[in-house]
Amino acid sequence: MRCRSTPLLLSTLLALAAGCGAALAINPGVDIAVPRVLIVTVDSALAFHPNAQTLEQGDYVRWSAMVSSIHTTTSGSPCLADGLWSQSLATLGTIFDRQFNDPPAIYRYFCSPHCGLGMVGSVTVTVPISLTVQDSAGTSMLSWSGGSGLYKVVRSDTRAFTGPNTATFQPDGGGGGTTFTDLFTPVPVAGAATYYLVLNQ
Ligand SMILES: [Cu+2]
Repeated sequence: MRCRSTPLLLSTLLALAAGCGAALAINPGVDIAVPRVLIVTVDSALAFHPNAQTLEQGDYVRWSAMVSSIHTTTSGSPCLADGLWSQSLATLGTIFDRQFNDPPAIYRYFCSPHCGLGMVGSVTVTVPISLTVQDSAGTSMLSWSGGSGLYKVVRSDTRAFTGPNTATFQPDGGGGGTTFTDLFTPVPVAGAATYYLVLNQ
């Protein structure tokens, strides 16, 4: 069984595991929240905000111009275009989206007029995260591989992630862990619990 989350434009949203069957974790579904778009803004400063992002293969980066300027986003390093992309961000409101289907690696970019002044950034593409949910005597156990960085786990009984049973946890063994055993109380409502893995926490 698969569940589809509401698309969210959150830079930290990574993946979703949703138990949407008759009872939690007996036949849990796993799905990915899409699209995942990481936002980079430019303004009157000579910098990208933020200037480093980590995403999974297939995710998007959206560069957004908050002011009119002479900024660009141009792939390559150091200050030498490599031809992957180049887009003017000169007009207030300009939005440029690029999907990173490229192999996992660090992709560097710069602002063409301001590269010599340090206006550079990078996008780190990871292999897609693989997330599974298992039931162990009524306890949900999440495990994941791929991706990178530190994670936290958000659990809720509602798809909107609101209400008293919405809580945030560290993975087993801490932020660098790759499993989560849901032993916390109050226990999630059977068939209703939804989990998010949140990247870079
Ligand atoms: Cu610039």
